[in-house]
Amino acid sequence: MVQYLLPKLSYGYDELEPFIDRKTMEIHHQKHHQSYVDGLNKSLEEISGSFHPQYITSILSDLKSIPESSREKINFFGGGFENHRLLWETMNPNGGGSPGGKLEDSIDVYFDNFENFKKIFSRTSLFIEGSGWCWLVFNQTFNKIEIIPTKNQDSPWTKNKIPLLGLDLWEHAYYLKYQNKRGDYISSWWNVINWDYVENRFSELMN
Ligand code: MN3
Repeated sequence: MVQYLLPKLSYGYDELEPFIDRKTMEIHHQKHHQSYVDGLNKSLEEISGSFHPQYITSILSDLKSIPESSREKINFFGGGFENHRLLWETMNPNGGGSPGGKLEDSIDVYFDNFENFKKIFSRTSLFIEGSGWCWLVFNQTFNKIEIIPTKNQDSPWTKNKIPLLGLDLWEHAYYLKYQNKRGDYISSWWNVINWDYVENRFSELMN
């Protein structure tokens, strides 16, 4: 049985200031992400014996293989675990700018240019109702990149899509600093994106 752990951050809680504040980072990582880690371990424990030790992204890609009584919990906690793991990796104190490389080429193909991509991604993020995420994903079926919204902690892996970059639009991700101004949070987030990480992730898929 795989035991999931809360991943360590490669930067301090205050290092994404002023865009993402220290208190939000601390609570988001130590409390919210920890609760998804604990929920995932507990849900997997409940079905041990009837389950194989695959990594969570494989499990999410094949939720049908999970006993029906646990499926919803694994979707929620597993998605929550993996979505946040990726979120921390895709942010960096020296972030911002644009991706460059193969990813930017692909953005130019599917969204005309980076500025237009930003506009569409921001608008999609702004109009998500309730809690959810906005994603840049790789669609393996059609071999292209796409922007998709997901509800609650649903992971793109459950839709057969590989997440490259995700923005957390739960209020816990921004409310302390931005309150109801979700648009301001979205515009700030572009300044901390770790495009090197996102571009590498994409380039590896292309190889
Ligand atoms: Mn969150």
